[in-house]
Amino acid sequence: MKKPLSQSIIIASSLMLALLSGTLFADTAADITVSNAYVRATAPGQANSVAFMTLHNSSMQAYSLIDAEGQAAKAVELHTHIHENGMMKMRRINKIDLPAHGEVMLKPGGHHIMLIGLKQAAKKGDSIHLSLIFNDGSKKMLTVPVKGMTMQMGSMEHKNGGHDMHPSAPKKMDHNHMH
Ligand SMILES: [Cu+2]
Repeated sequence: MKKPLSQSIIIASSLMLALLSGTLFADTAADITVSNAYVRATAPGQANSVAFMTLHNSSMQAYSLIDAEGQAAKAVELHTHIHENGMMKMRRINKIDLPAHGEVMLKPGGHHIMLIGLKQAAKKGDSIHLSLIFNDGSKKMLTVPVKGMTMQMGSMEHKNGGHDMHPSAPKKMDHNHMH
């Protein structure tokens, strides 16, 4: 049904007001920079994985990340870890606050984006498309590389001068000298 003109004008002007009362036509996604994003490679038989990243809010306004989505998995959820009765558990959360001029790290043991039911294994060298959805409805599309950071036996591959996600991780061991 076609809306009467007057009603359309009211809708249009309230939309304008909504935009004006927020940031001046800026959309959140443009104010958020994402760095160090990666998806953890899955171990054989593992259907779930996680995405980590650093979100930097360069604006004077606080925002929040309210959801994430992607075709790579059946469900994509925002999660955090909580300590409960001495155990670390994951919980779904409905937002991650991004303070003005602030930085929030999604990292192991903390907030993360959970990928549930991956349609195919996440292999090192692949990339996964994810969209971040902010509280104003704006979206940021990401192409996130898969990195092999699972605790596999033996060495973890670390390039020299790379990230320092695991500063205390053991260096590759020289098995010839082990008895
Ligand atoms: Cu989780």
